[in-house]
Amino acid sequence: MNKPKRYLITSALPYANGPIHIGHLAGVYVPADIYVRYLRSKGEDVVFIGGSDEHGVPITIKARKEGVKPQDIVDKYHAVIKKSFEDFGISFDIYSRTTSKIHHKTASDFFKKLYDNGKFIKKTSEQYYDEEAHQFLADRYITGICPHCGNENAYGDQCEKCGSALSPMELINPHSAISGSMPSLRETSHWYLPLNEYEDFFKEWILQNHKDWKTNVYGQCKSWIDLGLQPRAVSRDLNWGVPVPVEGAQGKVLYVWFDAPIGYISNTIELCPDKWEKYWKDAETKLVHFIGKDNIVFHCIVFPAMLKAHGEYILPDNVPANEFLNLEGDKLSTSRNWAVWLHEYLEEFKGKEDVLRYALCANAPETKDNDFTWKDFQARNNSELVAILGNFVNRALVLTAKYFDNKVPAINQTTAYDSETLAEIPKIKQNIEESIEAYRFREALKETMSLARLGNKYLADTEPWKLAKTDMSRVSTILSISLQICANLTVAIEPFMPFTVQKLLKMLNISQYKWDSFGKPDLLKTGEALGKAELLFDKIEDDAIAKQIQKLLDTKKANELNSYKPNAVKPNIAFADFMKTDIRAGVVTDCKKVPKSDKLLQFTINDGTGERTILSGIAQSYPSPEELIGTQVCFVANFEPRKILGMMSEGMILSVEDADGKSVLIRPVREVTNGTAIG
Ligand code: B3M
Ligand code: ZN
Repeated sequence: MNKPKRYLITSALPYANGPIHIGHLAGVYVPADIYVRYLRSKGEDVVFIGGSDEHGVPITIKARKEGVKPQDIVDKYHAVIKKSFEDFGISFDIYSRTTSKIHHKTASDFFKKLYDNGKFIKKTSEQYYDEEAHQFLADRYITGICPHCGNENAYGDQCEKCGSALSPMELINPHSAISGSMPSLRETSHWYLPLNEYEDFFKEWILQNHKDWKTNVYGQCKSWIDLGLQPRAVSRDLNWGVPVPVEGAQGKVLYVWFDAPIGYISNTIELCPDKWEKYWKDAETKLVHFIGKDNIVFHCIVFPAMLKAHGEYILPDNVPANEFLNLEGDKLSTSRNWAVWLHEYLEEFKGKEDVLRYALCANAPETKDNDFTWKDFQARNNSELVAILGNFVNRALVLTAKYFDNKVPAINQTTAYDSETLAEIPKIKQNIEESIEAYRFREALKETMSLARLGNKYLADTEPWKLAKTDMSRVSTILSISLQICANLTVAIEPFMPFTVQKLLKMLNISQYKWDSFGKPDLLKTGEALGKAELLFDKIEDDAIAKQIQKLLDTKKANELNSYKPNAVKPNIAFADFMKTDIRAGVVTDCKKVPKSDKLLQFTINDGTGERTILSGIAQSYPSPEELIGTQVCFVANFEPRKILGMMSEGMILSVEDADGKSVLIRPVREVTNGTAIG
């Protein structure tokens, strides 16, 4: 498009059913924030829209599990998520929520307009119904046996064991996750958006006119379109969401993926009730959606089809979706607690918000899935932020304090090398611009750091500390040029490191310059006093990193313990193999809950020779662990000792599961001598 008059930037609305982690920041919010800060620095008219997605089945499931209302869940996590974003400087112009009145009205009106204009088709189909709970069951509420791998706990939309996508009808022996009863099939009607009718439009709009989109985004769209688009239901039988505003639609709400993207519109209305239409309805607005790869189809196909069906809205100019970030080689997972949670990070790395922003951007999964490792995080901090950026700024300021009474010295005669160095700045500026505008933020950050590298090299080459004895005029020029590079850095790094820039501005005693000042050699006035030099970054020591790695190892072990499935049938083994297992009986001398874990019990067992500690993941089945003291149990005595949550566990306590999935300890029917081996 031609140069836009204004920008409307949205970032995916996270589900308010849990806190957010580094994957969210790296994939969506850090890139969006960099882009927006850059546009603001350029003086563009831009609004940055965020908010929580507070509808959908997972939220109702979580509420049911915790015995609270869905509203309680979203109130809690909306606040937690909002705070994390604020803490990390994600500079939304608004962060609202889809349970707001404005959103309910906007989404409802949107549906009504499409409905009135005949844009939906109504279809009746059979769906599972829970006769005891008196409600239709969303796919996630139905569990059964996976027809592909036999997993007994597959969901109606997916088997998490073999990864197959399922429909509830494919499950063998389906039952309701609400009441446990066998569901019946009942007829229900829903409204569908006939995406198939938009196929030609998408072929032209995306496949022909948006070859500029990132290859991962374009590729996904192409394969969807090539497969043929199908009508998509836009309503659900559920009592949590925006009610379908149509006569006779009691008990039905808008499907969460219908209402959530309308949240972008609602939040813009809430932000600027008088001007919002300019952002959404004027062809000179550039609309960009920042999202993760699992949301591509909704933002490139479903939402644009909705906007087009409505008729008054503009369509996204770009959807620069990222791939996924992994953590130490494994997929980030909320349920397995395999994540670096933002609120926890800040407890352990206080004041290092920008270090994480930097490490995540430098390693962003822009073209493929990428891995976050604590070692890389440490290296980015120590050998880039500390050794290059921090070191350069510190040297320039400390030397100025030493030789020029902490005032900006004059540029006297310049050499060819000085001019070449200064001439690099506008080139770097241009490279950063090109990269940001093409949504290549890693590259942009690298370019930004090349400005600090330039300064570092300049100081190393000119060695003003040596010249101080002989040529103060030259020292003056060198330090002045170095300080001007520092001042240029404040413009360059602001989109990436908004906290660090505040420190640097204070040290240079200036206020923030806009982007158009970037490249100039005279941002600091000769003779002006500087602030006090402080370290921009400090080194992260090995033990802080080791602590984080240990935490993840503990999580891994706890997960292994939790995922152990005792009921699986195992192949035959030789007697000799069985004899390798040293199973013994011993009396429980102490038993208590492990703090911060709702699964683990800490047993102290008299094993005949002394006492040993064994951790066992059966806390849910034994809510009063002290009652086990004095009873005998059986345990694997030669199970390799392992550290779990910082404690050594020496053995494994034997138990079976009853029909309700509760663990039942195994013990000799008559007391035996502690330490007696079983066999
Ligand atoms: N809440 C899914 C997600 O958090 C969904 C995004 C909505 S964007 C309109 O990945
Ligand atoms: Zn399966």
